[in-house]
Amino acid sequence: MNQAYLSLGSNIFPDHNLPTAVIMLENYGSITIASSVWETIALGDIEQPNYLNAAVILETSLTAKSLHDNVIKHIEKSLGREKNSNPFAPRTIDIDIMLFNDEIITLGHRRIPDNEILERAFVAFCLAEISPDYIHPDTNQTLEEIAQTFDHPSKSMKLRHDIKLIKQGKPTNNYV
Ligand code: PH2
Ligand code: MG
Ligand code: MG
Repeated sequence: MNQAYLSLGSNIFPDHNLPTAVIMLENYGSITIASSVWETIALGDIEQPNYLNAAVILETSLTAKSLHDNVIKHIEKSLGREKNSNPFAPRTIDIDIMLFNDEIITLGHRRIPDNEILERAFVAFCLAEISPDYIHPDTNQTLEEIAQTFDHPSKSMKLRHDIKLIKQGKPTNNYV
């Protein structure tokens, strides 16, 4: 079994799309843990709605490539994700593989571990919540140590206690 550490983000109907994406992921393995849901200020392009961001671990027999090429693309498409040449355009759902076991992998033009772990506070905080002792294969720091390199608590993110991704061990969506 592989452990895929996924970051999720949405700023179009995020209260619906974020939990729905987690429910759909469970068709391809088991969501063993989910972070809190954080409301974050949009990076890159201002004048955009806030995002909801989170991270989960999907335990799966799929390879990283198959997870990316088949599952993630399929879920993003089903939730209405539109192709856009602007990498900062608002989106219904974005699912990115941040870590895969303790492997270093190149997938298209992205790399695992994803650089966003070291660059984005919400990515580091969400991952540190679900696996604080995981040792980053490049830096040898734990995820907790990486999260502590960012402002704590960051001014650009706040907890959304009203949205839960897992209830009684199962992905949940208050809107379904
Ligand atoms: N994703 C982006 C661009 N900007 N900002 C926030 N707050 N959260 C995101 O997930 C995000 C973003 C493109 O990957
Ligand atoms: Mg992304
Ligand atoms: Mg993406």
